[in-house]
Amino acid sequence: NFLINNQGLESGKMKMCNIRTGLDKACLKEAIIDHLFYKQGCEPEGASINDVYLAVSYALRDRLLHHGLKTFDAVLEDEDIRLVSYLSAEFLMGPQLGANLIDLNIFDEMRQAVTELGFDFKLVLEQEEEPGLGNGGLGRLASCYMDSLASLEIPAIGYGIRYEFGIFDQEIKDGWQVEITDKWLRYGNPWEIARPESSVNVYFGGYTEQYSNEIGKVLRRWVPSYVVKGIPYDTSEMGYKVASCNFLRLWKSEAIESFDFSSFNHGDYYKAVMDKIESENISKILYPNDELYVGKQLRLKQQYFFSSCSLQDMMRMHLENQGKPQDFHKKWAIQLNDTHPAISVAELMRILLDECKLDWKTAWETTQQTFSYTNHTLLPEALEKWPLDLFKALLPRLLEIIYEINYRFLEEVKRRFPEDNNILSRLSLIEETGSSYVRMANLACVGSYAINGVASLHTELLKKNILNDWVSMYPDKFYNITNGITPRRFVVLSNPGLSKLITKNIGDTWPQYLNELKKLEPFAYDANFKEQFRQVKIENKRILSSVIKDRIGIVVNPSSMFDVQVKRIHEYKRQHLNVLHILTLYLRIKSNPDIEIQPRTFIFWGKAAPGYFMAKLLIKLINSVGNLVNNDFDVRDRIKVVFFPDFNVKNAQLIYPAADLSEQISTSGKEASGTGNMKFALNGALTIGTLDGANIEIREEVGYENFFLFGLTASQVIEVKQNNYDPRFIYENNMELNAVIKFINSGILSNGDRNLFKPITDNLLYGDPYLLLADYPLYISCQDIVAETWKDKDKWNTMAVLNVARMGKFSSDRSINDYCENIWKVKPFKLKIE
Ligand code: B1N
Repeated sequence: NFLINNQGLESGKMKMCNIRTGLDKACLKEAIIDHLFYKQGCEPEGASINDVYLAVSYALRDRLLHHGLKTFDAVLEDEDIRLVSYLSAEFLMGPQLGANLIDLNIFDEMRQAVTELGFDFKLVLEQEEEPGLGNGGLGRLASCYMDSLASLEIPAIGYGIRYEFGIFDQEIKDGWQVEITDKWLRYGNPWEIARPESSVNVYFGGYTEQYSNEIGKVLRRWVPSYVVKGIPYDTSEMGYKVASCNFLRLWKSEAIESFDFSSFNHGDYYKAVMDKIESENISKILYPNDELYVGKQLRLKQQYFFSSCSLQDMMRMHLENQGKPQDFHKKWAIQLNDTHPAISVAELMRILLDECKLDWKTAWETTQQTFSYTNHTLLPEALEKWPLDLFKALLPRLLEIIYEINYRFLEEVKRRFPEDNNILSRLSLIEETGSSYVRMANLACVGSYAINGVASLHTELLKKNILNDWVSMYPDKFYNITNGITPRRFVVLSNPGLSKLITKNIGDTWPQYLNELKKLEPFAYDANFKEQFRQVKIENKRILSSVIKDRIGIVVNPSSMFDVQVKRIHEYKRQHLNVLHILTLYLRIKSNPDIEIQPRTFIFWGKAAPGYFMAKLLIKLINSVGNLVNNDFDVRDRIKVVFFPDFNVKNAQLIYPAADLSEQISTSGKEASGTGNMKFALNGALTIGTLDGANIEIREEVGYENFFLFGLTASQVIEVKQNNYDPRFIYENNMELNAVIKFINSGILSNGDRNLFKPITDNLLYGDPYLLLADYPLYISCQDIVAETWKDKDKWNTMAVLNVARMGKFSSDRSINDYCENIWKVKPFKLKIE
């Protein structure tokens, strides 16, 4: 047995309960009662639902801790083990309780224990306030990868920031998005353990100077002007049905006791206190812009803060276990999740040079063998580059090191491309186009031994376009590792009906070996299986329908097609293309109220960056269309439009299992991968999508005939744009489109205000950067095919089962195995606990 339990007791003796480790129902009950009393200060009779949630979570945390402590005792000492360190500014963990119960394989035991104590287990699960420490796909990917690392028994630590306020909660008022601060810590977080004894100092500001060491060697050093303390908070990351357990270490910033030497010396008490507040601000809040770079000083502070804390922490562990500084890369493989932690390249150099006193060459070799870098976007507006002045004022020593890296690197470039001055300026770590900037992607590329994109097309486009010069320089550094998702959270936990059905037919090892789903293929033609499959889906749709009714008061029909688009609101993701389709159907009904329309419920869910005007206006448009369509007598409930507020992991788990149609309709070449697309298909939704990101690979896997494809390809998109694309021409020649656009501006959607949505329609008619109009006719005819197919429920279900059966590739275990074999070169460590 892989878990700590009460085995070893002689048979015949009464089984005793270990209150900290026991896994059966009786032990769990005792543990809960114990925590209610000693942690929450109450008896079961007087406990609130939050008390129970906390007691249950503490009971579970006790059980995880044994695994975690044992794992790290073993792996840190063993010099042959290389650990993975996943550096990410975002981890979108989602609720912990359910997922941990699944990992420990005691979901049912705990449910019974809680129920027998007289509490509603569902309410206990719902009580958890999820840590929303990420914006979307990038943050959720980091958490899926933590799950897979643990499940594959790869020793790893995730490093990030413990934001006091995560991604804002979204409310809808009068159709508009309103942002509410996310106070996720307000009722306590039972999963984390603070480790103040492992705090580190991080320095900022000041200047650098030259000095001579004991033997007269001239060196440089940093004289910073202030210091901030980083305190680590650890959360266990248990693997699925294995003994080993990793953890996530998130840093909180605090002021140190005597915080600003110079202000104090000059008696400027006010400034000193302000600086203290500023130190604590570093980990206050997550920036809510995904894929939009905003050059805010505080963001650079966050990036340096968590990079420096994490590197100091890793170096401390390495040295404590008798490692040599120059062997750092043998102990740690550090993955940079996008450029957000790219400053780590310079910070590791600083530690090796200034603190460990290595020479440049050795330090650089160590650094270059430590890092690998994942790029997540092709959007130019997401590229991080820091104004030189800002950078210099905050991190003067790091800038100096970056200059030196750059100088040596450009010498190498000159040797390789002696005739080409342009390549020199493109590869430079410093941009000098008028104002000067530090280019973080270039720093990540030069400092890493491996660079990867997150889906085949994305990697190809990276190599062809934004990283093309880097391919000329370092062709062997490039890899593609297509993203994946964890089937534990996104099927076993969130879709218990489907999980049971699968297990009943092919056994219970598929969550670990997702390719085993292939065995379901024959069942795609088995009437009995398909009927059960249909019932699971309809039940999931009923559950979602009742949540929709409770939260926003709209009644939807569970037997209508659930056509779902959930993701951040962004012009390139084209939620407005979806709206154009809805209005097309609406106008078809209006001109012929008896027309045959397959009943559909359009569901949208997603947040807009608070400063992104067009995205917020899109939310208003969706809600306005909903208002009109849902209340129009002619429509007679054949179409419904729902904008569900506050997309987060908890809500996501409700929606993927209930979807029939998954909308993946970004402009080709814009979505790096997408991961929602995988969650839908794995739960048996069919996809309508463009040839973009991972859609391409999903279609390859599930079969072309089981995927609704439309739209221009990435190269056609470029071509159309180069050939004087004229959206107005399409507008003038497509009757349905013409009517829809006019309708949006008629004022009917906006209390007579004909200007409200003009920014959207003008953008489409004059420019249309995301080619909605070019793709509109293709999208509409594809949607018509979707509706035709839906009529034949038997065929639809066969296609859906085949989707589930063929999605094995998209387990994050496959992605992590790719990273382990090709990039990190690390192996599992199988912990045994007797
Ligand atoms: O990363 C996901 C991909 O599946 C998505 O296609 C991609 O859009 C997403 C700055 C980002 N790329 N870049 C970001 C997030 C926050 C931020 O501050 C950029 N997110 C993605 C996983 O690979």
